[in-house]
Amino acid sequence: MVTIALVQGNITEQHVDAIVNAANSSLLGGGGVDGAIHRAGGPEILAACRALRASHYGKGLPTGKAVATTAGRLPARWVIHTVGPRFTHDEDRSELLASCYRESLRAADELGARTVAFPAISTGIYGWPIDDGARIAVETVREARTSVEEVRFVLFDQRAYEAFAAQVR
Ligand code: AR6
Repeated sequence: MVTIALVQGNITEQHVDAIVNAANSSLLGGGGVDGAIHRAGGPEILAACRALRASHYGKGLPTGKAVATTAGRLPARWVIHTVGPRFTHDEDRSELLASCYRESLRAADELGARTVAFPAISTGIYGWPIDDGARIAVETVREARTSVEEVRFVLFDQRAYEAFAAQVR
């Protein structure tokens, strides 16, 4: 079974095998966690993302999928990029958000990663309510069949930390 850990902090500083990036389908960077990872990890990550766009992902990475690159100069070995859904009241996209966690763990298994740090995918620029985002994240990781031993949710602010803490209690 996966051990779930919670920390309040910056995902770029985590000493784990892989950190997960809340990317967009272009894979070419953005704001939020994505911007922080590319800034701290350096140009090697963007070069790897460009190579993915030139090979397997010409049209971009679809929402709910995940793909790994080097982590450049970050303490982690790999970055697993996943694309969360934008929140909308018009449609229930929960399954796509759950898919981000499942597919990221599948990518981690392919790499042989045993410790993986996740941000609260979709809960920033993509507007997902934090309590529901935390529920989906924790439920999906708990139910996942994976060889990953530790999933560390890295929450940027106290509000997000409390939302996750309420789910793991
Ligand atoms: N470490 C941990 N968590 C963070 C950090 C950090 N350094 N920075 C922000 N967060 P977001 P999304 C939190 O917006 O909603 C980008 O432009 C943040 O408080 O990074 O999936 C991409 O390119 C929030 O709780 O990702 C996409 O276009 C959570 O991380 C779009 O944003 C996710 O916020 C993706 O939006």
